[in-house]
Amino acid sequence: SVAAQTYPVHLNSIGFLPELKKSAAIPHECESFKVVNAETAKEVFTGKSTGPKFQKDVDQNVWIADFSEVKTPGKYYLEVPGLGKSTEFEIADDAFRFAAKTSMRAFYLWRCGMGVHGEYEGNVYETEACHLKDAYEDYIGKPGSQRNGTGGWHDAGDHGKYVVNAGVTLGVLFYAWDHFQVNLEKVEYELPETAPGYPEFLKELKWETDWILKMQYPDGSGRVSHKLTRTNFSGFIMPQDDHEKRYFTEWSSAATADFVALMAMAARHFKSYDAEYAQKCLDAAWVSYRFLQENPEYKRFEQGDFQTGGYQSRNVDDRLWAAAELWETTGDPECLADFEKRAADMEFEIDENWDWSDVSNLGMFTYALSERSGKNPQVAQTIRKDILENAGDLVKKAQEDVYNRPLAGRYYWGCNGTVARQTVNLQVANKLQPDKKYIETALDAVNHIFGHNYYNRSYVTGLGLNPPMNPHDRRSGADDVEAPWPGYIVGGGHSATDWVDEEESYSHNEVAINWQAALVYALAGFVN
Ligand code: 9MR
Ligand code: ZN
Repeated sequence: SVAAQTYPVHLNSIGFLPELKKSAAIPHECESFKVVNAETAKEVFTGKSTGPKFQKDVDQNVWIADFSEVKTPGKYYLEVPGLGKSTEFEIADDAFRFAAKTSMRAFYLWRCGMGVHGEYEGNVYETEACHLKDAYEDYIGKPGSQRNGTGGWHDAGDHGKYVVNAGVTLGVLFYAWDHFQVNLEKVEYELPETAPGYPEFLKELKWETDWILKMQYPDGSGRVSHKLTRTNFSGFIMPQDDHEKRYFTEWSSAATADFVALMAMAARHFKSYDAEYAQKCLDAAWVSYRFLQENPEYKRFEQGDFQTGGYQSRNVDDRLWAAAELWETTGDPECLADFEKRAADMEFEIDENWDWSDVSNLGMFTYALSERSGKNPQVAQTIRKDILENAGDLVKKAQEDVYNRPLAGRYYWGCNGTVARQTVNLQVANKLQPDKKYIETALDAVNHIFGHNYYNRSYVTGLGLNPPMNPHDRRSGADDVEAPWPGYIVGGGHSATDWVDEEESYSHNEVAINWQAALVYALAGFVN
């Protein structure tokens, strides 16, 4: 393979919106720069860079080029005298629309239990219907018995299905719809007709909801299996070639609480398209909520024979989220009191970095944005204040970082997903108290993901400059197409400089639904 071209100017290669901030990071001595129209070769702007600013974690002196003044739609590049050019980029109102489509279609391409077909940049990406025997009940006390657990999305680069991770994923996707429905409706997703009468975006969410419903024990108790997987990960095979037995596992209180939150959300969002299904979701939510009320202890998922993903979430945050969503859907005062008590126990804290293990933000945000009456005014005020403070911190962190990364110097497994997910904190703050700096910091997160970073590479397959070619993704590894399945964000580095685009390195380069949902949300804010 040919070594990818590198550029001295690091920027978001997808593009920029005419009216918002535009900047590039240049880790080389740079006094001034030009913006050149790529079609006419005409210089349209000359600017002085600022800097240098030294940052330890990347060990670089970085100069910043701000070209926000360039607003005319078109194709451009930056040129730094003596250094060279940047990659080409676009300034356009719809700069992010194609990325939004591709990243949402990635969910469709993850579907389990049906064949999928996608065409992208001249390649065909497809599976045959997989895992049609999902799943066995041996681990929930019925050796050899089988019941329907088909459908849903595979979790990640592996083919398992995990309720806790589906929780934060669907939570963030429902938020995308709540906050940006108008934007999301501008995109054509070209999905198969699996939910007649639903808007396209919600169609995809229903596919996962259908599966989650099947994870509730059929005995009416309300318990919810923690996951549905084999006992161990498969090798790099296509999903339809994965024939080893998969099991409904033992329940956990975190999975049960996430189930409540999701079913409450589904009931609310699907009601106007499908009242009967919405009622089914709501009934299921109540059964599991009552079970949790009667069983307040933490039931951790124990792996036992399993070596697939653990997702052993504490359950306080999940229970808080469940109470918030069930209240928002029904107005039930018991749920409201439950939420407010739990929020106080958690000291109304808003998390800056959050993921599957920490979903209290979803509860706090739902409550803060709710138009329902009955809130305790003091609780409401405290949560609102904490949300704004937290967003203010993110703004500061992004401004201080040479690559405007709002998570600044924190790196860990899946942190790219967190960078994308911080746009939820920022957009919620902006809803509570509109302020352009929240929006521009959310855009910083998007820019970072698409190339305004140490590597000057996109972290999303098939999109932007020099994207990952070797994600830890079984389909991408097992099919005959060289380019990976498109539209997927990879996990990222564990330090500022250790990310590797290598298939074996699952902790740096896997794809996963929770990170993907955050990417979809991040882009949704900027789709025109
Ligand atoms: O996203 C998960 C990350 O936060 C954990 O540190 C890591 C180790 O437990 O697991 C990650 O989730 C993986 C899951 O366990 C199995 N499917 C793939 C997920 C993404 O790597
Ligand atoms: Zn499958």
